[in-house]
Amino acid sequence: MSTAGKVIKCKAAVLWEKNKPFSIEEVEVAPPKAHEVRIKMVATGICRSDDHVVSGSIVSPLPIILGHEAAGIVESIGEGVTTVKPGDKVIPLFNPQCGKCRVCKHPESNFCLKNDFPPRGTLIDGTRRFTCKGKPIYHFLGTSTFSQYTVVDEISVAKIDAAAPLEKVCLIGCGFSTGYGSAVKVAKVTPGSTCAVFGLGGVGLSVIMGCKAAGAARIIGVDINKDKFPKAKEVGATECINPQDYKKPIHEVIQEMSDGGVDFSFEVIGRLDTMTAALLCCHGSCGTSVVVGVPPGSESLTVNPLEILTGRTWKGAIFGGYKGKDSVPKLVADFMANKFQLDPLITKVLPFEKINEGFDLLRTGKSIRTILTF
Ligand code: CND
Ligand code: ZN
Ligand code: ZN
Repeated sequence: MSTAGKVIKCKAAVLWEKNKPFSIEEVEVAPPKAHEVRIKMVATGICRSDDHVVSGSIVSPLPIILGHEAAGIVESIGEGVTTVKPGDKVIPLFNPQCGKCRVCKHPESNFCLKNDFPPRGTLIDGTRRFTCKGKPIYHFLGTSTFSQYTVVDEISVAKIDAAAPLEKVCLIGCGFSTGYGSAVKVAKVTPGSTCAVFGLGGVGLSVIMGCKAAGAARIIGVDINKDKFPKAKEVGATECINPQDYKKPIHEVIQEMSDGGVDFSFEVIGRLDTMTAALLCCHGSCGTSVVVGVPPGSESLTVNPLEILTGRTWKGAIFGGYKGKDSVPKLVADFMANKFQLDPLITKVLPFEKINEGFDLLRTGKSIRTILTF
């Protein structure tokens, strides 16, 4: 029996309050309106950005259904939808591509003006499709993938290869693409260069993969959890260091290791002190530093402009600089053609109902990516 046009009752993980566990609840998911798509979720990863909302580091309205790194199958479409149809395998895009705004038309930029970051928690028309116990529930980044069904705008979903394994390519929805693109597309890492990557989680390891693919000669991994080092080396780090092992500030240690500073540095943690260290560890006149981690929204950094005046480049990007609707299908095709691996990023697969266990593994530094399956 078709569910198209009807409200679907299903399970979702609702975050009612900051710093509390998720509750698995029965929610009602309204049918998609014009230019919207309802998706049956198959697999979703847990990214630190989801946890930033739980901790309050990303300020968002509550109650909310989080999740932004996933893959699923289109259940039904609203009026006027032309780019996907029921049965298509898709990846939701937390960074949309409307194709019409100034940013979408710019050849290099990708932070479409229809984005919902910082979160207001609705679809583009300003309304919501989830209800739980009679209460409307907020969306997260237009994706809300911690639910058996979700509704997204058509500009926030990409059709992918029908043969793609969804429990792996879900990582192309955030962690892999964000990291890999930050290296190959945003920093434009050059062959023979030296790179430093701060933070060796799922996104940081994907930065390392991108640096390696771009031909970097040296890739220095930086993390305070040395348990992350073997995996980092497996995916391409040539050496790994723990700032806690040194008396000197870590940027000085890296400058000494790299003839005055690395060519490219990446902050993939989301802290102000490591953003400063990453900036300073790249060479003062020919280095580039990329902010990938999401910092606490309410805080600012103080930097002496002389650090930039001498020729450093400091930049940042959402989703690795990729325009999602154009790039996600190509990244999936590249994965299918064995151009990169996703398996090293997947450390655990759990049923969706065990979402709190998955978050505990992330918080205690025991996982890279946990994939929740529906
Ligand atoms: P995850 O928590 O898995 O990795 C972070 C790593 O940093 C861990 O290995 C920690 O041990 C390490 N770490 C923590 N504190 C320090 C420190 N003081 N010094 C050195 N290392 C430290 O996170 P993730 O890989 O899922 O995400 C990383 C960041 O990327 C995070 O801030 C997330 O919100 C952000 C992000 C950005 C984007 C984007 O589009 N730019 C998309 N998704 C996630
Ligand atoms: Zn746009
Ligand atoms: Zn993410």
